[in-house]
Amino acid sequence: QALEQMKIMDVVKGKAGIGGHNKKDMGAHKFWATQPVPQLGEGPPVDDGYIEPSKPREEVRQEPYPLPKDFEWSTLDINDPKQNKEVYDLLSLNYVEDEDASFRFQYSAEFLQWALKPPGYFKEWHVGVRVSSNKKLVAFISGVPLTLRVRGKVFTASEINFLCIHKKLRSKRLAPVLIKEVTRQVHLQGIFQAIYTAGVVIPTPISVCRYYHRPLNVSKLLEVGFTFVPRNMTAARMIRMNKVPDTPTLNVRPIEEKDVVSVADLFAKYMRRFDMVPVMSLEDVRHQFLSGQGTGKIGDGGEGRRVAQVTWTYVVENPETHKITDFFSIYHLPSTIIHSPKHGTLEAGYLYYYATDVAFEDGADEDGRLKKRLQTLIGDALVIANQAKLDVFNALTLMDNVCLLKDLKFGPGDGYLNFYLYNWRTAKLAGLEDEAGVK
Ligand code: MYA
Repeated sequence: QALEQMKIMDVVKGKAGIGGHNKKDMGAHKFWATQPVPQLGEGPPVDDGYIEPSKPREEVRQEPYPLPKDFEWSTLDINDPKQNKEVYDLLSLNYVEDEDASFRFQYSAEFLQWALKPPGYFKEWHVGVRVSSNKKLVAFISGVPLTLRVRGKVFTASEINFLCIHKKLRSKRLAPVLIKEVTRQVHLQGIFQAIYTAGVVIPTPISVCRYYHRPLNVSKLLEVGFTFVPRNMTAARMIRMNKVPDTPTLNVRPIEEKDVVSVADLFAKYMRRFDMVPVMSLEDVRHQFLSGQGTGKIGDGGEGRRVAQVTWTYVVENPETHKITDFFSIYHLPSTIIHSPKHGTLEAGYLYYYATDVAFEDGADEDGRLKKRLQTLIGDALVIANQAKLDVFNALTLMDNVCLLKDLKFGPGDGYLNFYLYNWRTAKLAGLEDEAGVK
Protein backbone atom coordinates (compact mmCIF):
# COMPACT_ATOMS: atom_id res chain seq x y z
CA GLN A 1 0.00 0.00 0.00
CA ALA A 2 2.77 2.33 0.94
CA LEU A 3 4.06 1.96 -2.55
CA GLU A 4 0.88 2.26 -4.44
CA GLN A 5 1.74 5.62 -5.87
CA MET A 6 5.09 4.50 -7.01
CA LYS A 7 6.15 5.68 -10.36
CA ILE A 8 7.28 3.06 -12.63
CA MET A 9 9.47 2.46 -15.46
CA ASP A 10 8.29 -0.06 -17.90
CA VAL A 11 11.09 -2.21 -18.87
CA VAL A 12 12.70 -5.49 -19.29
CA LYS A 13 16.18 -6.03 -19.99
CA GLY A 14 15.30 -3.03 -21.14
CA LYS A 15 12.59 -2.55 -23.17
CA ALA A 16 9.31 -1.21 -22.92
CA GLY A 17 7.38 1.82 -23.36
CA ILE A 18 5.83 3.45 -20.54
CA GLY A 19 2.30 3.42 -19.53
CA GLY A 20 1.64 0.09 -21.07
CA HIS A 21 -1.71 0.63 -22.65
CA ASN A 22 -2.08 2.74 -25.73
CA LYS A 23 -5.47 3.94 -26.64
CA LYS A 24 -5.13 3.44 -30.38
CA ASP A 25 -7.90 1.64 -32.14
CA MET A 26 -6.51 -1.84 -32.48
CA GLY A 27 -8.01 -2.11 -35.96
CA ALA A 28 -5.84 0.70 -37.28
CA HIS A 29 -2.43 -0.93 -37.34
CA LYS A 30 -1.42 -0.31 -40.92
CA PHE A 31 1.93 -2.00 -40.59
CA TRP A 32 1.15 -4.79 -38.15
CA ALA A 33 -1.90 -5.81 -40.21
CA THR A 34 0.57 -6.89 -42.95
CA GLN A 35 2.81 -9.01 -40.69
CA PRO A 36 2.64 -12.71 -39.76
CA VAL A 37 1.40 -12.11 -36.23
CA PRO A 38 -1.98 -13.09 -34.77
CA GLN A 39 -4.43 -10.32 -35.69
CA LEU A 40 -6.88 -8.83 -33.26
CA GLY A 41 -10.00 -10.71 -32.53
CA GLU A 42 -8.58 -14.06 -33.63
CA GLY A 43 -9.60 -16.84 -31.30
CA PRO A 44 -7.03 -19.12 -29.68
CA PRO A 45 -5.27 -21.35 -32.21
CA VAL A 46 -6.13 -25.02 -32.59
CA ASP A 47 -2.44 -25.95 -32.79
CA ASP A 48 0.80 -24.19 -31.97
CA GLY A 49 3.00 -23.43 -34.97
CA TYR A 50 4.16 -20.98 -37.60
CA ILE A 51 1.86 -18.54 -39.40
CA GLU A 52 3.79 -18.43 -42.66
CA PRO A 53 6.25 -21.13 -43.77
CA SER A 54 10.03 -20.63 -43.86
CA LYS A 55 11.60 -19.76 -47.22
CA PRO A 56 14.78 -21.03 -48.84
CA ARG A 57 17.56 -18.43 -48.73
CA GLU A 58 17.31 -17.61 -52.43
CA GLU A 59 13.68 -16.60 -52.01
CA VAL A 60 14.53 -14.11 -49.28
CA ARG A 61 14.76 -10.53 -50.55
CA GLN A 62 18.45 -9.88 -51.29
CA GLU A 63 18.51 -6.05 -51.32
CA PRO A 64 18.04 -3.84 -48.28
CA TYR A 65 14.69 -2.04 -48.04
CA PRO A 66 14.79 1.51 -49.37
CA LEU A 67 15.27 4.31 -46.83
CA PRO A 68 14.08 7.89 -47.22
CA LYS A 69 16.49 10.11 -49.16
CA ASP A 70 19.46 11.37 -47.11
CA PHE A 71 19.66 8.23 -44.93
CA GLU A 72 21.69 5.03 -45.28
CA TRP A 73 21.92 1.60 -43.64
CA SER A 74 24.89 0.83 -41.45
CA THR A 75 25.78 -2.44 -39.74
CA LEU A 76 27.11 -1.56 -36.28
CA ASP A 77 30.29 -3.27 -35.13
CA ILE A 78 29.70 -3.44 -31.39
CA ASN A 79 33.27 -4.67 -30.87
CA ASP A 80 34.50 -1.27 -31.98
CA PRO A 81 34.39 0.95 -28.88
CA LYS A 82 33.54 3.96 -31.04
CA GLN A 83 30.46 2.28 -32.56
CA ASN A 84 29.49 0.79 -29.21
CA LYS A 85 29.51 4.34 -27.85
CA GLU A 86 27.44 5.60 -30.80
CA VAL A 87 24.65 3.14 -29.92
CA TYR A 88 25.01 4.06 -26.24
CA ASP A 89 24.68 7.77 -27.08
CA LEU A 90 21.64 7.26 -29.33
CA LEU A 91 19.83 5.19 -26.70
CA SER A 92 20.78 7.30 -23.73
CA LEU A 93 19.20 10.37 -25.34
CA ASN A 94 16.30 8.78 -27.27
CA TYR A 95 15.27 5.44 -25.77
CA VAL A 96 12.33 4.56 -23.53
CA GLU A 97 11.00 7.19 -21.11
CA ASP A 98 8.18 7.07 -18.61
CA GLU A 99 4.92 8.84 -19.34
CA ASP A 100 5.84 12.23 -17.93
CA ALA A 101 9.41 12.15 -19.22
CA SER A 102 11.02 12.00 -15.77
CA PHE A 103 13.21 8.93 -16.34
CA ARG A 104 14.90 7.44 -19.41
CA PHE A 105 16.69 4.10 -19.66
CA GLN A 106 20.39 4.48 -19.72
CA TYR A 107 21.87 1.16 -20.78
CA SER A 108 25.63 1.19 -20.23
CA ALA A 109 27.99 0.53 -23.12
CA GLU A 110 29.00 -2.68 -21.26
CA PHE A 111 25.36 -3.77 -21.03
CA LEU A 112 25.01 -3.34 -24.79
CA GLN A 113 28.15 -5.43 -25.36
CA TRP A 114 26.69 -8.14 -23.16
CA ALA A 115 23.17 -8.05 -24.58
CA LEU A 116 24.15 -7.83 -28.25
CA LYS A 117 26.89 -10.48 -28.35
CA PRO A 118 25.59 -13.77 -26.95
CA PRO A 119 27.09 -16.98 -28.37
CA GLY A 120 26.42 -17.29 -32.10
CA TYR A 121 25.38 -13.64 -32.57
CA PHE A 122 25.28 -12.17 -36.09
CA LYS A 123 26.76 -8.74 -36.57
CA GLU A 124 24.33 -8.18 -39.49
CA TRP A 125 21.50 -8.15 -36.95
CA HIS A 126 22.84 -4.93 -35.40
CA VAL A 127 21.12 -2.63 -37.82
CA GLY A 128 21.68 1.12 -37.81
CA VAL A 129 20.52 4.08 -39.89
CA ARG A 130 22.85 7.05 -40.46
CA VAL A 131 22.43 10.47 -41.99
CA SER A 132 24.28 10.12 -45.34
CA SER A 133 25.95 13.53 -45.20
CA ASN A 134 27.56 13.42 -41.73
CA LYS A 135 27.15 9.72 -40.81
CA LYS A 136 25.38 10.50 -37.56
CA LEU A 137 23.62 7.42 -36.14
CA VAL A 138 19.90 8.23 -35.89
CA ALA A 139 18.14 4.87 -35.59
CA PHE A 140 18.87 1.34 -34.43
CA ILE A 141 17.27 -2.08 -34.06
CA SER A 142 18.93 -5.32 -33.00
CA GLY A 143 18.39 -9.05 -32.93
CA VAL A 144 20.24 -11.87 -31.21
CA PRO A 145 19.68 -15.59 -31.72
CA LEU A 146 18.22 -17.84 -29.05
CA THR A 147 16.57 -21.21 -28.70
CA LEU A 148 13.08 -20.93 -27.39
CA ARG A 149 10.68 -23.48 -25.96
CA VAL A 150 7.05 -22.45 -26.18
CA ARG A 151 4.88 -25.07 -24.52
CA GLY A 152 6.05 -28.37 -26.02
CA LYS A 153 7.87 -26.99 -29.08
CA VAL A 154 11.51 -25.95 -29.32
CA PHE A 155 12.74 -23.70 -32.13
CA THR A 156 15.46 -21.20 -33.03
CA ALA A 157 14.36 -17.59 -32.96
CA SER A 158 15.69 -14.07 -32.77
CA GLU A 159 15.14 -11.76 -29.84
CA ILE A 160 14.49 -8.23 -31.11
CA ASN A 161 15.36 -5.31 -28.87
CA PHE A 162 16.68 -1.73 -28.69
CA LEU A 163 14.44 -0.36 -31.44
CA CYS A 164 15.13 3.35 -31.26
CA ILE A 165 14.56 6.34 -33.53
CA HIS A 166 16.01 9.77 -32.84
CA LYS A 167 13.38 12.09 -31.36
CA LYS A 168 13.56 14.40 -34.37
CA LEU A 169 12.63 11.58 -36.75
CA ARG A 170 9.57 10.22 -34.98
CA SER A 171 6.19 9.44 -36.59
CA LYS A 172 7.63 9.22 -40.09
CA ARG A 173 6.94 5.46 -40.48
CA LEU A 174 10.64 4.67 -40.15
CA ALA A 175 10.04 1.97 -37.50
CA PRO A 176 8.32 -0.40 -39.97
CA VAL A 177 11.33 -0.05 -42.32
CA LEU A 178 13.75 -0.96 -39.51
CA ILE A 179 11.58 -3.90 -38.49
CA LYS A 180 11.37 -5.17 -42.08
CA GLU A 181 15.12 -4.83 -42.54
CA VAL A 182 16.00 -6.73 -39.37
CA THR A 183 13.43 -9.36 -40.39
CA ARG A 184 15.20 -9.71 -43.75
CA GLN A 185 18.56 -10.13 -42.01
CA VAL A 186 17.12 -12.77 -39.70
CA HIS A 187 15.54 -14.59 -42.68
CA LEU A 188 18.92 -14.58 -44.45
CA GLN A 189 20.23 -16.73 -41.57
CA GLY A 190 17.40 -19.21 -42.04
CA ILE A 191 15.46 -18.11 -38.95
CA PHE A 192 11.75 -17.22 -39.24
CA GLN A 193 10.51 -16.64 -35.68
CA ALA A 194 11.13 -13.85 -33.18
CA ILE A 195 10.33 -12.85 -29.61
CA TYR A 196 10.12 -9.25 -28.40
CA THR A 197 8.59 -7.16 -25.63
CA ALA A 198 7.22 -3.64 -25.61
CA GLY A 199 5.33 -1.24 -23.41
CA VAL A 200 2.94 -0.49 -26.28
CA VAL A 201 0.04 -2.74 -27.18
CA ILE A 202 0.16 -3.86 -30.82
CA PRO A 203 -1.24 -7.02 -32.46
CA THR A 204 -1.16 -9.24 -30.41
CA PRO A 205 0.40 -9.84 -26.98
CA ILE A 206 0.76 -13.46 -25.85
CA SER A 207 1.15 -12.24 -22.29
CA VAL A 208 1.30 -9.04 -20.29
CA CYS A 209 3.24 -8.63 -17.06
CA ARG A 210 3.32 -5.82 -14.55
CA TYR A 211 6.38 -4.23 -13.02
CA TYR A 212 6.79 -4.28 -9.24
CA HIS A 213 9.35 -2.21 -7.35
CA ARG A 214 11.19 -2.81 -4.10
CA PRO A 215 12.66 0.45 -2.76
CA LEU A 216 16.19 0.21 -1.40
CA ASN A 217 17.36 3.81 -1.17
CA VAL A 218 14.07 5.32 -0.02
CA SER A 219 15.33 8.87 0.55
CA LYS A 220 16.77 9.11 -2.95
CA LEU A 221 13.60 7.61 -4.49
CA LEU A 222 11.58 10.28 -2.68
CA GLU A 223 13.95 13.06 -3.70
CA VAL A 224 13.74 12.21 -7.38
CA GLY A 225 9.98 11.65 -7.39
CA PHE A 226 10.15 7.92 -8.16
CA THR A 227 7.93 7.30 -5.17
CA PHE A 228 5.92 9.39 -2.72
CA VAL A 229 5.10 9.31 0.97
CA PRO A 230 1.51 8.08 1.14
CA ARG A 231 -1.04 9.47 3.55
CA ASN A 232 -0.76 7.93 7.02
CA MET A 233 2.95 7.39 6.50
CA THR A 234 6.14 9.32 7.13
CA ALA A 235 9.42 9.23 5.24
CA ALA A 236 11.17 7.94 8.35
CA ARG A 237 8.73 5.07 8.66
CA MET A 238 9.09 4.23 4.98
CA ILE A 239 12.85 4.08 5.39
CA ARG A 240 12.52 1.80 8.42
CA MET A 241 10.02 -0.48 6.70
CA ASN A 242 12.25 -0.95 3.70
CA LYS A 243 15.50 -1.65 5.52
CA VAL A 244 17.14 -4.87 4.32
CA PRO A 245 19.50 -7.05 6.37
CA ASP A 246 23.24 -6.34 6.12
CA THR A 247 24.14 -9.90 5.18
CA PRO A 248 22.47 -12.69 3.20
CA THR A 249 20.68 -15.55 4.99
CA LEU A 250 21.93 -18.34 2.75
CA ASN A 251 25.56 -19.12 2.08
CA VAL A 252 25.58 -17.33 -1.28
CA ARG A 253 28.72 -16.54 -3.28
CA PRO A 254 29.32 -15.12 -6.78
CA ILE A 255 29.16 -17.66 -9.61
CA GLU A 256 32.47 -19.03 -10.91
CA GLU A 257 33.48 -20.91 -14.04
CA LYS A 258 33.41 -24.25 -12.16
CA ASP A 259 29.66 -23.76 -11.49
CA VAL A 260 28.58 -23.48 -15.10
CA VAL A 261 27.61 -27.13 -15.67
CA SER A 262 25.73 -27.38 -12.39
CA VAL A 263 23.90 -24.06 -12.92
CA ALA A 264 22.97 -25.06 -16.49
CA ASP A 265 21.48 -28.29 -15.19
CA LEU A 266 19.54 -26.57 -12.40
CA PHE A 267 18.31 -23.85 -14.77
CA ALA A 268 17.05 -26.37 -17.35
CA LYS A 269 15.19 -28.42 -14.72
CA TYR A 270 13.63 -25.41 -13.01
CA MET A 271 12.47 -23.93 -16.30
CA ARG A 272 10.26 -26.99 -16.88
CA ARG A 273 7.82 -25.20 -14.59
CA PHE A 274 7.11 -22.56 -17.26
CA ASP A 275 5.52 -22.44 -20.71
CA MET A 276 7.87 -20.09 -22.52
CA VAL A 277 11.58 -20.24 -21.72
CA PRO A 278 14.97 -19.91 -23.39
CA VAL A 279 16.86 -23.18 -23.81
CA MET A 280 20.47 -22.50 -22.86
CA SER A 281 23.65 -24.30 -23.89
CA LEU A 282 26.65 -24.24 -21.54
CA GLU A 283 28.00 -21.32 -23.57
CA ASP A 284 24.71 -19.48 -23.14
CA VAL A 285 24.77 -20.04 -19.37
CA ARG A 286 28.36 -18.83 -19.20
CA HIS A 287 27.42 -15.74 -21.20
CA GLN A 288 24.18 -14.93 -19.37
CA PHE A 289 25.38 -15.50 -15.83
CA LEU A 290 29.17 -15.24 -15.76
CA SER A 291 30.34 -12.83 -18.43
CA GLY A 292 28.56 -9.75 -17.11
CA GLN A 293 30.26 -9.64 -13.74
CA GLY A 294 32.33 -6.58 -13.05
CA THR A 295 34.16 -5.79 -9.88
CA GLY A 296 32.98 -2.42 -8.73
CA LYS A 297 30.13 -1.21 -6.63
CA ILE A 298 27.84 1.50 -7.87
CA GLY A 299 29.00 4.90 -6.71
CA ASP A 300 30.52 5.39 -3.30
CA GLY A 301 27.48 7.06 -1.96
CA GLY A 302 28.35 9.71 -4.55
CA GLU A 303 26.91 10.14 -8.00
CA GLY A 304 28.36 9.97 -11.40
CA ARG A 305 30.75 7.01 -11.34
CA ARG A 306 29.52 4.41 -13.79
CA VAL A 307 30.51 0.85 -13.26
CA ALA A 308 31.20 -2.03 -15.60
CA GLN A 309 29.09 -4.55 -13.75
CA VAL A 310 26.10 -5.68 -15.80
CA THR A 311 24.92 -8.74 -13.88
CA TRP A 312 25.28 -10.23 -10.44
CA THR A 313 24.79 -13.98 -10.24
CA TYR A 314 25.07 -15.73 -6.90
CA VAL A 315 24.94 -19.45 -6.19
CA VAL A 316 24.38 -21.66 -3.15
CA GLU A 317 26.66 -24.71 -3.12
CA ASN A 318 26.00 -27.90 -1.20
CA PRO A 319 29.25 -28.31 0.79
CA GLU A 320 29.17 -32.12 0.54
CA THR A 321 28.16 -32.82 -3.03
CA HIS A 322 29.43 -29.48 -4.40
CA LYS A 323 26.24 -29.33 -6.43
CA ILE A 324 24.66 -25.92 -6.89
CA THR A 325 21.30 -26.05 -5.12
CA ASP A 326 20.12 -22.49 -5.85
CA PHE A 327 21.06 -19.42 -7.83
CA PHE A 328 19.74 -15.97 -8.62
CA SER A 329 20.75 -13.32 -11.10
CA ILE A 330 20.25 -9.55 -11.27
CA TYR A 331 20.94 -7.17 -14.13
CA HIS A 332 21.82 -3.52 -13.80
CA LEU A 333 19.87 -0.98 -15.84
CA PRO A 334 20.15 2.62 -14.66
CA SER A 335 17.87 5.41 -15.81
CA THR A 336 18.73 9.03 -16.40
CA ILE A 337 16.77 11.24 -14.03
CA ILE A 338 15.71 13.91 -16.46
CA HIS A 339 15.02 16.82 -14.10
CA SER A 340 16.81 16.49 -10.80
CA PRO A 341 19.13 19.15 -9.52
CA LYS A 342 20.77 16.62 -7.20
CA HIS A 343 20.80 13.16 -8.78
CA GLY A 344 21.80 12.23 -12.32
CA THR A 345 21.03 8.52 -12.36
CA LEU A 346 18.57 6.11 -10.82
CA GLU A 347 20.40 2.85 -10.18
CA ALA A 348 17.96 0.00 -10.78
CA GLY A 349 18.52 -3.75 -10.49
CA TYR A 350 16.15 -6.18 -12.18
CA LEU A 351 15.45 -9.69 -11.03
CA TYR A 352 16.63 -11.97 -13.85
CA TYR A 353 16.64 -15.79 -13.72
CA TYR A 354 16.78 -17.91 -10.58
CA ALA A 355 16.21 -21.51 -9.55
CA THR A 356 16.18 -23.74 -6.51
CA ASP A 357 16.26 -27.52 -6.27
CA VAL A 358 13.64 -27.38 -3.50
CA ALA A 359 11.21 -27.23 -6.44
CA PHE A 360 12.04 -30.86 -7.25
CA GLU A 361 11.16 -32.19 -3.78
CA ASP A 362 7.83 -33.98 -3.55
CA GLY A 363 5.03 -31.70 -2.36
CA ALA A 364 7.29 -28.63 -1.97
CA ASP A 365 5.04 -26.52 -4.16
CA GLU A 366 1.83 -27.52 -2.38
CA ASP A 367 3.01 -27.27 1.22
CA GLY A 368 4.70 -23.87 0.83
CA ARG A 369 8.31 -25.11 1.16
CA LEU A 370 9.15 -23.82 -2.30
CA LYS A 371 7.64 -20.40 -1.62
CA LYS A 372 9.57 -20.16 1.64
CA ARG A 373 12.88 -21.06 -0.02
CA LEU A 374 12.31 -18.59 -2.86
CA GLN A 375 11.54 -15.84 -0.38
CA THR A 376 14.82 -16.49 1.39
CA LEU A 377 16.75 -16.71 -1.88
CA ILE A 378 15.31 -13.57 -3.45
CA GLY A 379 15.50 -11.84 -0.06
CA ASP A 380 19.24 -12.46 -0.38
CA ALA A 381 19.15 -10.94 -3.87
CA LEU A 382 17.79 -7.78 -2.22
CA VAL A 383 20.71 -7.81 0.21
CA ILE A 384 23.21 -8.11 -2.63
CA ALA A 385 21.44 -5.35 -4.60
CA ASN A 386 21.52 -3.13 -1.55
CA GLN A 387 25.20 -3.84 -0.91
CA ALA A 388 25.86 -2.88 -4.54
CA LYS A 389 24.20 0.48 -3.77
CA LEU A 390 21.29 0.01 -6.15
CA ASP A 391 18.38 2.39 -5.45
CA VAL A 392 15.48 0.12 -6.40
CA PHE A 393 14.97 -3.55 -7.25
CA ASN A 394 12.41 -4.38 -9.95
CA ALA A 395 10.60 -7.58 -10.88
CA LEU A 396 7.85 -8.60 -13.28
CA THR A 397 4.83 -10.81 -12.62
CA LEU A 398 6.47 -13.79 -14.30
CA MET A 399 8.15 -17.07 -13.31
CA ASP A 400 7.40 -17.64 -9.59
CA ASN A 401 7.71 -13.95 -8.75
CA VAL A 402 4.09 -13.34 -7.86
CA CYS A 403 4.27 -15.40 -4.67
CA LEU A 404 7.31 -13.40 -3.48
CA LEU A 405 6.32 -9.83 -4.14
CA LYS A 406 4.17 -9.04 -1.15
CA ASP A 407 6.36 -10.58 1.54
CA LEU A 408 9.48 -9.00 0.10
CA LYS A 409 7.77 -5.56 0.09
CA PHE A 410 7.53 -4.92 -3.60
CA GLY A 411 4.87 -2.43 -4.65
CA PRO A 412 2.95 -2.43 -7.95
CA GLY A 413 4.14 0.05 -10.54
CA ASP A 414 2.32 1.60 -13.45
CA GLY A 415 4.45 -0.03 -16.10
CA TYR A 416 3.37 -3.10 -18.01
CA LEU A 417 5.37 -5.23 -20.36
CA ASN A 418 3.73 -6.97 -23.30
CA PHE A 419 5.30 -10.13 -24.71
CA TYR A 420 5.09 -10.97 -28.42
CA LEU A 421 6.02 -13.77 -30.79
CA TYR A 422 6.54 -13.16 -34.51
CA ASN A 423 5.33 -15.85 -36.91
CA TRP A 424 4.27 -18.24 -34.13
CA ARG A 425 0.81 -19.01 -32.86
CA THR A 426 0.12 -20.16 -29.34
CA ALA A 427 -2.64 -19.59 -26.80
CA LYS A 428 -2.16 -16.81 -24.22
CA LEU A 429 0.43 -17.48 -21.54
CA ALA A 430 0.06 -16.76 -17.81
CA GLY A 431 1.08 -13.27 -16.79
CA LEU A 432 -0.78 -10.39 -15.31
CA GLU A 433 -3.85 -12.41 -14.48
CA ASP A 434 -1.68 -14.12 -11.87
CA GLU A 435 -1.36 -10.79 -10.14
CA ALA A 436 -4.29 -11.65 -7.91
CA GLY A 437 -1.80 -13.95 -6.22
CA VAL A 438 0.09 -10.94 -4.86
CA LYS A 439 -2.69 -10.01 -2.49
S1 MYA B 1 10.53 -2.08 -27.55
C1 MYA B 1 11.29 -0.49 -27.29
C2 MYA B 1 10.89 0.48 -28.34
N1 MYA B 1 11.64 1.72 -28.23
C3 MYA B 1 11.20 2.84 -27.63
O1 MYA B 1 10.11 2.88 -27.11
C4 MYA B 1 12.18 4.00 -27.61
C5 MYA B 1 11.52 5.35 -27.79
N2 MYA B 1 10.69 5.34 -28.99
C6 MYA B 1 11.16 5.32 -30.27
O2 MYA B 1 12.36 5.30 -30.52
C7 MYA B 1 10.11 5.31 -31.37
O3 MYA B 1 8.90 5.82 -30.87
C8 MYA B 1 9.87 3.90 -31.96
C9 MYA B 1 8.73 3.94 -32.97
C10 MYA B 1 11.14 3.42 -32.67
C11 MYA B 1 9.48 2.89 -30.88
N3 MYA B 1 7.41 -2.28 -31.32
O4 MYA B 1 8.22 5.09 -37.29
P1 MYA B 1 6.83 5.20 -36.77
C12 MYA B 1 4.78 0.63 -34.67
C13 MYA B 1 6.83 -2.61 -32.50
O5 MYA B 1 6.01 6.28 -37.40
P2 MYA B 1 7.94 6.09 -34.25
C14 MYA B 1 11.65 -2.93 -28.57
O6 MYA B 1 12.75 -2.52 -28.77
C15 MYA B 1 3.47 1.36 -34.52
O7 MYA B 1 2.51 0.51 -33.93
N4 MYA B 1 6.18 -1.74 -33.29
O8 MYA B 1 6.82 5.37 -35.17
C16 MYA B 1 11.15 -4.20 -29.25
C17 MYA B 1 3.16 1.72 -35.96
O9 MYA B 1 2.70 0.57 -36.67
P3 MYA B 1 1.10 0.39 -36.90
C18 MYA B 1 6.10 -0.46 -32.86
O10 MYA B 1 7.28 6.46 -32.98
C19 MYA B 1 10.88 -3.90 -30.70
C20 MYA B 1 4.55 2.05 -36.51
O11 MYA B 1 5.50 1.38 -35.65
C21 MYA B 1 6.69 -0.04 -31.67
O12 MYA B 1 8.67 7.15 -34.99
C22 MYA B 1 10.19 -5.02 -31.43
C23 MYA B 1 4.82 3.56 -36.44
O13 MYA B 1 6.11 3.80 -36.96
C24 MYA B 1 7.34 -1.01 -30.88
N5 MYA B 1 7.92 -0.71 -29.70
O14 MYA B 1 8.98 4.91 -33.93
C25 MYA B 1 9.95 -4.68 -32.88
N6 MYA B 1 6.47 1.28 -31.51
O15 MYA B 1 0.64 1.55 -37.71
C26 MYA B 1 9.18 -5.74 -33.62
C27 MYA B 1 5.77 1.67 -32.58
O16 MYA B 1 0.94 -0.94 -37.59
C28 MYA B 1 10.02 -6.93 -33.98
N7 MYA B 1 5.53 0.62 -33.40
O17 MYA B 1 0.49 0.37 -35.54
C29 MYA B 1 9.27 -7.93 -34.82
C30 MYA B 1 10.10 -9.17 -35.17
C31 MYA B 1 11.12 -8.86 -36.24
C32 MYA B 1 12.07 -10.05 -36.54
C33 MYA B 1 11.34 -11.23 -37.21
C34 MYA B 1 12.34 -12.37 -37.60
C35 MYA B 1 11.70 -13.55 -38.12
